[in-house]
Amino acid sequence: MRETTLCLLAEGTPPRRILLGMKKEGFGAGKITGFGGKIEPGETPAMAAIRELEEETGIRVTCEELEPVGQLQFLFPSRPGWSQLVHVFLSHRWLGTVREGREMKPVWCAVGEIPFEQMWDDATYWLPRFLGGERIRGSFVFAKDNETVAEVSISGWEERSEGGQL
Ligand code: 6OG
Repeated sequence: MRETTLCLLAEGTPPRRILLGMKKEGFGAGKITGFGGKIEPGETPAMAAIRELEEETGIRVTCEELEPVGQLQFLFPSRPGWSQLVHVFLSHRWLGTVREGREMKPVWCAVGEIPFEQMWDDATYWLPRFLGGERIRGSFVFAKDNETVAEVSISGWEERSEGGQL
């Protein structure tokens, strides 16, 4: 299955605002999500998360600041090519100024005003939990419409049990 990354930037502890992006083109265009993309051969998930974040927003985070918080599996039985395993990271610190890139338009969202209606259906299940400080593994099976989540399973996640992510 395709492996990708998703990075959430949070301001404040506990987070008051998070940086999300509106995807301008390609898979999921028009939807708001975290930053990330495909892990290239030879990259660790953390390296790919850092590269994608810089490509999409112009800002940089270091490995030390990037906290691995879990893994999400999105399964599309009607469109197997869309299925992916997503390594999720959270960072509270970054360098540089956020800018709009070719693929993503960055959007700061207050934690109480997250635009779930503009996000993938799965986000309502996992985003509040990461923002609440949990580390989770989630699996989401999409219905035939490839839009609605039909099955959800969420459990605790420990980085150690994955054999090290960084
Ligand atoms: P591409 O490289 O495929 O984008 N992403 C999803 N995010 C959510 N919330 N739900 C999904 O499926 C997603 N499928 C992909 C993960 C990969 C980026 O998009 C996110 C990666 O950050 C229902 O264009």
